[in-house]
Amino acid sequence: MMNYENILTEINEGIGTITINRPKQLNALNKRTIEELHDAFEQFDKADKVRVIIVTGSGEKAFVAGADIKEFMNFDEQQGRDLAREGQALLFDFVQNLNTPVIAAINGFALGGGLELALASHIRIASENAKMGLPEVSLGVIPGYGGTQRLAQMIGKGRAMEMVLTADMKDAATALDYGLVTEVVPLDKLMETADNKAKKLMRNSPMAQSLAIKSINAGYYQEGFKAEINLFGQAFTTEDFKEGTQAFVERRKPQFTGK
Ligand code: DAK
Repeated sequence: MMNYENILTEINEGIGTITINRPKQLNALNKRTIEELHDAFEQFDKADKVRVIIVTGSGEKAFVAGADIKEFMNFDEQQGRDLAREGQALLFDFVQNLNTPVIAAINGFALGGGLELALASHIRIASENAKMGLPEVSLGVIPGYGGTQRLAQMIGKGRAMEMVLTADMKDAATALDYGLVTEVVPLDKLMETADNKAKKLMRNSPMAQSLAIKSINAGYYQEGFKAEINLFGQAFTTEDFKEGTQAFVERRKPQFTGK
């Protein structure tokens, strides 16, 4: 088993909990964290004693504030495209297609890659302070981990367009109204609620649940996922991408030129 630096794992009464643990960076997903998450999801999926997986973020502020901007800001087109494909295979598609049901317990900001991880999970529960969005276009990129596809599938094309093009965050009440999450609870009740949901899932047939996950997913595979990877790579060639990510680290507003 891999030695984890950026995540915590725990197994308790059939529930495998994975906590993304980089609170100072608001649990942003760097390459290492994605690899650790892949390993943990794989181990839990194989373990007979794990019947349901819960994924959450550490601290009271963020589930995951996105991919690690400081890490990807220097990537070129090829790296962007390769990493999008690799990330999808290791984490986002991987989670979506697990045999074991995954509950995302969204305890704060779920932005960019963070919301995409929640979207790939099978069930989403949020705390009242949660804020969700795909802010990629404010950085000069597009959602590259399935967000353009899964968000539209989940809340409809119109709302997804509005969220992606404005880069706005939605609060928990709006997310509930959109069907982006199925439940909203106070932050101090979040893990208890997720545990109770997990226990409820455990009463049903694991075999049938895994078949149901595959069957529901089968209706949603489209060319769009491939298009997203290519268009994501294209974004990495633009001046807007350099400006957007540079502005984020310099804590200023970007001046986009459309080039
Ligand atoms: N990456 C790296 N560091 C981050 C981060 C992120 N996504 N989000 C926050 N941090 C860091 C901040 O830089 C800050 O670090 P220090 O300055 O203290 O060292 C620390 O976390 C605390 O953040 P703030 O000081 O900004 O906290 P505030 O409460 O003021 O604001 C916030 C909270 C969530 C509104 C703000 O942090 C924020 O806007 N964060 C960025 C949100 C965002 O744009 N996320 C990225 C979305 S794009 C890829 C595939 C996919 C993607 C990229 C590449 N490849 C295949 C290559 C997807 C991209 C995205 O996810």
